[in-house]
Amino acid sequence: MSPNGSDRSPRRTMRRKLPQALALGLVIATATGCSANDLPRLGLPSPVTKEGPMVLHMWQGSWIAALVVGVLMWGLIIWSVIFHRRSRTGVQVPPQTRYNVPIEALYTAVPIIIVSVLFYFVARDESKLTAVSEKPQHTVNVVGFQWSWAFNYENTENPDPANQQAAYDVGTPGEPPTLYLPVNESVQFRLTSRDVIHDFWPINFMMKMDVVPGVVNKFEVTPTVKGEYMGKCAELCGVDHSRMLFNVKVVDRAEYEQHLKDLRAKGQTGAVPSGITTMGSEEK
Ligand SMILES: [Cu+2]
Repeated sequence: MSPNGSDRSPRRTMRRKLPQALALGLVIATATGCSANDLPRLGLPSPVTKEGPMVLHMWQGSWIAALVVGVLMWGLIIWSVIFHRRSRTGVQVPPQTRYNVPIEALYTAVPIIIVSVLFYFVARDESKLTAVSEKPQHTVNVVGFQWSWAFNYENTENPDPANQQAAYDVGTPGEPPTLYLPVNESVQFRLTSRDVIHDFWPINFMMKMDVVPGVVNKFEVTPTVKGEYMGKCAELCGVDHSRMLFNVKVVDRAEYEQHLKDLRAKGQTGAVPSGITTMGSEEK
């Protein structure tokens, strides 16, 4: 204990701990395997659809807003820690401010403004991301089941097993299926489940949606970058949920047509049961 009653050992401990904390921070910042190109995306994959950049910009904007608030708060904390420490000699209690109406009004108004601005951008982008057109260029009925996926290509509203023009593919947990899509053409996913709630998530499409029994959820994207991507179920749906994976291949129109032909040649014409169990659920 010093003569004025303060114990200075915590300060000495802090001086010793600070370099360690900085070194740990540096390791965490550099050991994540991010390159300079990945950094601006703040952990999101690169978008490969026409709609993807909208999600990316929303994510980046939210981070910038959070960072502005964070920097302001850290600044205020550090400022009070440095400039409003107890003096080594003084023992008097500093001025206690209470019932400051303008400051309390500010505490209420500022968060409301922040939430309203975030809400505006979320509502604006969500309405665009979930909009579906009357006549998409392609329709794929995605069937989720414990624990894999089936894709019914180019079928009718309520997939018809007798449709000779249509084709389907179905996977297993051990052999995940591959969803083929033509590049630069719009595709509407019509999501149906045969058992429990799943969630269809082609990761690089930056869009996922629940797959609910008895309901047809829909969303539409236009893939713009050819390549092979991964997808998974994003809703805990049972013991083999983690094996409910699929691949996505965005290819030329010709390769897409050829893939459907190959499926038909293998006898995979028509559709697997879609899991649509409620009549009229199409209209929801
Ligand atoms: Cu699932």
